Amino acid sequence: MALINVAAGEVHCKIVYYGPGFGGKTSNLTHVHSHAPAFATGELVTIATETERTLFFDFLPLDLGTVEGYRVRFHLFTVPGQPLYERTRVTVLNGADGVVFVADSQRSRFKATLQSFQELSRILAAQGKSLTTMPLVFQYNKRDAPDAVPVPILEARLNHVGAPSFTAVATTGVGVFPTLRAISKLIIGKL
Ligand SMILES: Nc1nc2c(ncn2[C@@H]2O[C@H](COP(=O)(O)OP(=O)(O)OP(=O)(O)O)[C@@H](O)[C@H]2O)c(=O)[nH]1
Ligand SMILES: [Mg+2]
Repeated sequence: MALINVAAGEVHCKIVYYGPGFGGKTSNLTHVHSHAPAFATGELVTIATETERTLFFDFLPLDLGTVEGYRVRFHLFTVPGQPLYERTRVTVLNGADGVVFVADSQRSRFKATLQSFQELSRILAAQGKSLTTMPLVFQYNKRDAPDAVPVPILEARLNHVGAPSFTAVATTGVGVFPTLRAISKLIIGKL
């Protein structure tokens, strides 16, 4: 649940970018960091291997200005997508106020995307949460892939809860801010 510091007049919300390995989660944060106004973002912290795979998590603080007299700060995290790091994903998901599920549209990654989504549901359930109540946004990334799975199929297989969804090419920034705006709105609406 969001951390509300009444004395400081601040609300801190945690957004977790979740999805299969190599799907574009870190690319989302990189784009936000380089294109959001400088006053609104802090340092992007990424902990990666020499081959750019996220090893533990990425972290980016983002200042959204003031809502109802409170300064709203979002803490954007990514999980490491490689199957090996499930325990790290459990840790990073803990205390999330909202989740962006970054699906990899490439046909060759369809199975990995479905498995990642099942894992997300399972981990949230174990933490006493559910995708029907947790603010959730889908991002269908890598739409530039020549073999991209059609969006209606991704919708049918993943988005059972009717969550907002966006197509994206995270490397060029397409869809990155619409996704972020949607999850922010859902979280603030819930607060
Ligand atoms: N063509 C294309 N490449 C992309 C897109 N998004 C990300 N990539 C590339 O895919 C690779 C993986 O992207 P990352 O953002 O590191 O993926 P990740 O989900 O953080 O991966 P892990 O940290 O291993 O879980 C990188 O080489 C990116 O440049 C996209 O929309 N289109
Ligand atoms: Mg990453």
